[in-house]
Parts: sequence; C-alpha cells; structure tokens
Amino acid sequence: DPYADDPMRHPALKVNSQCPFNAEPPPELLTENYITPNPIFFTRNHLPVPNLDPDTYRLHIVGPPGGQSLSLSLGDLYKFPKHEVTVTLQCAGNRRSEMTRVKEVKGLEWRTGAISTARWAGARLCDVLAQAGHQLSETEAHVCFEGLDSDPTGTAYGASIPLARAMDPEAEVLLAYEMNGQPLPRDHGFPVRVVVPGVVGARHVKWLGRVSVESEESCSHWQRRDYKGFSPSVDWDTVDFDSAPSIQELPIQSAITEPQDGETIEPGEITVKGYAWSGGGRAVIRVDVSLDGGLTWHAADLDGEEQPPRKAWAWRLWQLQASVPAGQKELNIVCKAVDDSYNVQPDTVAPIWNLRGVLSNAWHRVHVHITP
Ligand code: MTE
Ligand code: MO
Repeated sequence: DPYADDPMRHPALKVNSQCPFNAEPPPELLTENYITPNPIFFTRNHLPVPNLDPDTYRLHIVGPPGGQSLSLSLGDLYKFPKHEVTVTLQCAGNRRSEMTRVKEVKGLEWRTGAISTARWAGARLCDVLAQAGHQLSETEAHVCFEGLDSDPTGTAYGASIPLARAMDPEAEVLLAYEMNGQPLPRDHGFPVRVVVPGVVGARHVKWLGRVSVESEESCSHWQRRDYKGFSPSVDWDTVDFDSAPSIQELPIQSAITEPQDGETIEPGEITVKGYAWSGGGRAVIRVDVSLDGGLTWHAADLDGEEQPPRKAWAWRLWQLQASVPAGQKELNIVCKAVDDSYNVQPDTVAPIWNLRGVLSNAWHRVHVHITP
C-alpha cells in the first residue's frame, strides 16, 4: 500500500478521499480564525505523501546555458533572505459540489472548504533563480516545478507559472519552508513547497524537487490536461485541452460559513459569517449579503488584515449582524463579493458550469428554517 506511510490527520477534517488524502475543514472551523491552524488547513493530494529526510533533501535548480545549476540543501535555502507573507490558497475545485447539482462533473466533491490561509516563510524564488544566473528572457517564459511525490510509473506531480511572475520581487513567489511559524507539515509539502500568491492552488507545488526555466509550460498532466476552464457546452467528447489557457490567477470568490444550509435557527438576532477572496492580489472591497434571496442587500463588516494594493494575497473574513423579522419562517441567505477591479461573482451556477467543475464562484446561497 503506497499510502501506508501517509501522516496522521486531524479528526475534524471532512474527508473527500482517503487515498490520496483530500479533506477540508468544516465551515464553522474554517472562519473561526483569520490564519487557518495547520492541522485543519485543507489538504489536496494527488499521490501518496513522500517521507523526505531533511538532512539529505536537495532542491535542484537547473541553471541557464552558461549559468550554474544549484543543488540546495535546506541549510543553503535558509541563507537566502527570509521572506514572510500571508497568503490564501484555494483549490480550483473549491465549491465543485454546487456544480454537480447542475450537472455531473469529474472531480472531488469539495464544498466551501477547499481554501485556507497561512503565514508562509521561505526564500524568494526570484533570489534563488538569480543566484543560478537566470534573467528575464523572451524565449524561456515559464518556470516549471516538479514534486517528489510520484505515481507507480514514476511520474511526479508538476506545474508551472510564467517566468515574469517568478522573477518579479513584488509577486512574492516563495520557496516556503515554514507555515505559521512551524516547519511545513508533511501534508503541506515538507520540507519545501512553492507558494505563488494570488494563483490557483495547483501551482503551489509541494515536496519540491526540481525547478527549471523552459520555453513551454510544464508538460505535466495537471498543467496541460486539467485545471482549465471551458464553456458549459463542452463535454468529454469535444473537449480540446490545448485550446484553453491553464488557470493561474483565480476569480473573485466568497461563501457563507455560518449558518449552514438546512440549519434551523432561533428568531431574533442572527450573525452571518463567511470569507471572501480574489486572485492576482486584487483586494476584496465589499461583501453584499441578502437575507431574502437577493431582493435587498446589506454590506457586511470586513475583518482581517488589509494588505497593500495589488498585493492583497489573503482573504477577508466578514460578518453581518441582522435581526429576523417576527413571523418569518425561513431565510434565503446569499453572499457576493466585489474586488478592487469591480469584478463580481455570477448569480447562478449553470452559465459557468464546466466539465471539470472548476472556478465555481457563483453567489453562495444558504437556506435556513426559523423556529416558530
Ligand atoms: N504538489 C504536489 N507535489 N502534489 C500535489 O498533489 N496538489 C496541488 C498543490 N500542490 C499537489 C501539489 C493542488 S491541486 C492544490 S489545491 C494544493 O497543492 C493544495 O495544497 P495543500 O494540500 O497544502 O492545501
Ligand atoms: Mo487543487
């Protein structure tokens, strides 16, 4: 059993698949803290978790022609300036289960919890690439990452990002070795993972083994044949994966975490809670909440850190206090967020349905009953 050596996990996690391990925190725990505690940070593994020895671990950085390839120990990586940043990581499949309700999709049934936030620390990728002699180049446009997790045929997880993002110090791409002040937990990439602020989870390669600069995107299945968006009318007979760009920055997203769908609540004062986040460093500027299915709206209070413009890498938690009118039997609670480019979420799921169930960011709707 290749999974026999997987680590222990927190019992509160909602497991979507045991082998490989995929799990999300329950909604009420997800927004209890701005920084997600490591044991309940959502986990998305495609393969068994490698068990790497930090003493013999080496990160291979392929140098440019005429440059210098590097084989970095953890100690070598610690010598680069240590950079810290608070970043929200979201899987492209977050909220996929709502797409499934429109029409069947291929993928894990994530609810609203395939998203979490941590304080990451490590070396900046731009500093490490510079040491190997890499510069911005017109022919070599992508930085490819390879994990040390692999399937029985020896194929490793891989992904890539544009070189311009990797070389931009303001983009703060990290080779992270700490998560919330601790060494990375095994499930989250021990000893080193990539953190690409504002970009889809799939590019944050865990258990990082190799970094190279190439003229093309990573040839990995997960770069070329997955994590792409398509029109609702494209099906598995007609899909042409080469016709769509790989997902990088993610669209504006928000969800309600309290109360939960189907819950029965007391009349009087209620508190509605949730999260909101946008990709590419775009800040959330507003969250609108409706208690009547979208007829009237209230602006929620935004909690959490306000990050610099263009570098709003982390989510905002939000809440709304409201009173439920007497005699009301039910509430149709809806939330939608707006980012600083005035991007908004679509109101329904059907027009953004796609065969892989990615980019599911329609208004989030929760129906609750009120005790008479
Ligand atoms: N890196 C490796 N090596 N193997 C993986 O399976 N999964 C990716 C990414 N990096 C993956 C990986 C995907 S799809 C996501 S959403 C994030 O890791 C999840 O990171 P987390 O498990 O720390 O939440
Ligand atoms: Mo993912």
